[in-house]
Parts: sequence; structure tokens; C-alpha cells
Amino acid sequence: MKEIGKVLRIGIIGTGAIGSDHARRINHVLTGARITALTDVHQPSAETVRDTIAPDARIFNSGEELISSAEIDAVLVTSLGATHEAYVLQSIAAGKPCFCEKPLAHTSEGAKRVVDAETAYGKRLVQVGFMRRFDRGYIALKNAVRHIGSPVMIHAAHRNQSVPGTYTTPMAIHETLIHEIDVLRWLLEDDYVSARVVFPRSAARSHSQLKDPQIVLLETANGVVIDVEIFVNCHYGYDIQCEIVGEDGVARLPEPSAVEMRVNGTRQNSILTDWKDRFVDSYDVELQAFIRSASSGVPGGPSAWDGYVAAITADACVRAQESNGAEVRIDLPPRPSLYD
Ligand code: NAI
Ligand code: ISE
Repeated sequence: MKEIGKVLRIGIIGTGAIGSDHARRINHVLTGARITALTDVHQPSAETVRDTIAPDARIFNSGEELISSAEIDAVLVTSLGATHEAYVLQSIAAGKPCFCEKPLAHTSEGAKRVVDAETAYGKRLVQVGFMRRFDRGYIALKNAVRHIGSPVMIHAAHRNQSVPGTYTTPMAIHETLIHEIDVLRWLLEDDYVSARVVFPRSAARSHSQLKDPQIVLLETANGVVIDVEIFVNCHYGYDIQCEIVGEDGVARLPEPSAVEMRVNGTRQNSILTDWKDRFVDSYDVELQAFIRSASSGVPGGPSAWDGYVAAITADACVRAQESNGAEVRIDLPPRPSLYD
């Protein structure tokens, strides 16, 4: 573990959209860390990040070599979701702090292997990239909950302007809904007990592998019923909505600030189109928190346990997608004391 006050040397595995954006913020926005290693199965992508953002970084031939290198103190896993588990397990085996983008693993069995490995190691090393917990708006919403009486319902929406043609119906859960799965249980301090999925007619931009939109209904142990609309080809923008209905009032997630224009007989605000812009500050804060905790040895942020609970819930939601509207139960195992 790096001593406090020294610059944390970070290696990034996966230099695509979010890996390169995180590299930019580590080297140019945040303090206390520097990118010293990069790898990607598509090597030109790592070279571009080195040439444009991280001139001190050495390019490694594989994630395995990068993790075991003495030239790095901490690991950022930003490769595709199905590859995360193996890299996180290796980071734990090497005793190196690891920031893993969501999802922690592609299956709940995989996420359990991470929790088991970290528990056996006996100390938290993993932070999962659930950046909404660091978002100013969600933090304000969490603080507002105590003013509206006991929550009874949540209405939420996660709309992407568009997704690539390779995006499929289960990805709407593992890649997209996973953010709501985590942030809503964090807001409520409650866990899920069941899931159902309802499909309206598919919109025109759907295809044979993608039914879009869909509505996921979650129920919590305290009896809160949550509906989340996922609409990944909504066309008009990137739009994240969340309204908590309590016994005495309602609290809504603030909209991102935007200039209001009055022109040509209309009143209008622009809507963001890209997740990178919508949560730009939250990514900064979550990674600064990771740098701080990795440097000081004090664990923080969303844990491997949170990643595991999200994976169990996501698996249940995918089963619910295939169950013609039937309810699927969600059973969580006991939480190891490491995560108290
Ligand atoms: P991307 O496709 O732009 O980049 C992924 C990169 O990983 C590619 O350069 C690819 O060549 C590389 N790669 C694939 N397999 C690899 C392996 N085995 N070892 C090393 N490199 C490998 O994808 P994107 O959008 O950057 O997503 C990456 C991860 O970050 C995903 O898990 C995604 O869910 C997550 N993500 C999280 C966001 C958030 O809001 N927290 C936003 C966008 C992505
Ligand atoms: C993407 O991977 C993200 O994590 C974004 O935050 C989310 O809005 C999008 O749906 C995912 O594909």
C-alpha cells in the first residue's frame, strides 16, 4: 500500500470510452495519483491514451502482467463487463486496491467469488464504480428523504439517447438498470425481495435482440414498490429521473442545470445527450475518493458486497424478463462482517 502523501501509481485495464475518460481525470483533474501503466486487448487504444493523456505510462501486453507489476500501486478495471471478475480477483490476490467499473461481475456467482476472495484476504480492497452515490443530486435526494415521511413508492426512469446495435435485452439490466439497482437501495437503506418486468410494445428502434422500452418493478423488504422505466433508444436525450413518494410528501432528483431560453414564442432548456456529461462531477468525486482510500489504506465507496447484491438483483431481473410478467424472488445471503 502506498504511503500517504506519495503519488499513487495507477494502472488501467481497458482504455475505451470510460477508461480513457478516467485516465484524463486522474492525470488532469484529480490530485494524488498518476497513470503509470495501461493495457487493452486492442493495443492501439492504449497507445492513443498514452500519447494523448498519460505520457509516463508503460503499455503492458496483458492485464495480468500489469496487475503484478511493481510499477503500480492500484488497479482500475475499465474493460468490458464480462472480463472484470478475473482482473479484480487477481488484484485482490496481489493485495492491490482495485477500482472496478460496474458491473463487478457478469453473474452473481462471479461477484460472490470476489466477495469470498476479499473476505478471505481480510481487508477491503475493491471499490465498484457506482458513481451515482457521489452525485450531488442523489446526495441531496437522500438527505430529503427524512422530510417526506416513510417512503412508499419510487418512480424512476433511465433513458439513453441511443445504444449500439449489439446491445441486447439483458444488457438493459446488467449495463443500465444496475445503476438504479444500486442507488435506490442506497437511497432507501433497504434491500430488494422481488422483481417483475413488464414490456410495453417495442418502439421502432428496437430489434430482434432488444425489446425496448421495459419497466422493472422491484419490491423492497420494507414494502416499498419501485418502478423503473428503461428506454435505451429514447432518441431525445440522456435523461435520468427519480421521484420518491413518502407518506407526507414527494422528493425529486434535481435536473442538471441548464440555461432557460425564451425565444420564438417558446420557453426551452437543452437536455444532455451523453452519460459522460450528466455524471461528470460524480466520476471525479468517486475516483478522488478511491485515490484517497487507496493511498491511506482506509476503505470506502461502494463495496464488493454492494456489487454482489446488485448482481444477485440483476440476475433476478433477467429471469423476470423471461417470465412473462411473473414475480421472481430475490434472496440475499448473510452479509460478511467485513462489510458492516
Ligand atoms: P468500451 O467498449 O468503450 O471500452 C472497453 C475497452 O476494453 C475496449 O477498448 C476493449 O478493447 C477493452 N477490452 C475488452 N476486453 C478486454 C480485456 N479482456 N482486457 C483488456 N481490455 C479489454 O466500453 P466502455 O463504455 O468504456 O465500458 C467499459 C466498462 O465500463 C463496462 O463494464 C461498462 O459497463 C462500464 N461503464 C460504466 C459507466 C458508468 O456510468 N459508471 C459508463 C460507461 C461504461
Ligand atoms: C453505460 O455503460 C453506463 O454505465 C451509463 O451510465 C448508462 O446510462 C448506460 O445505459 C450504460 O450503457
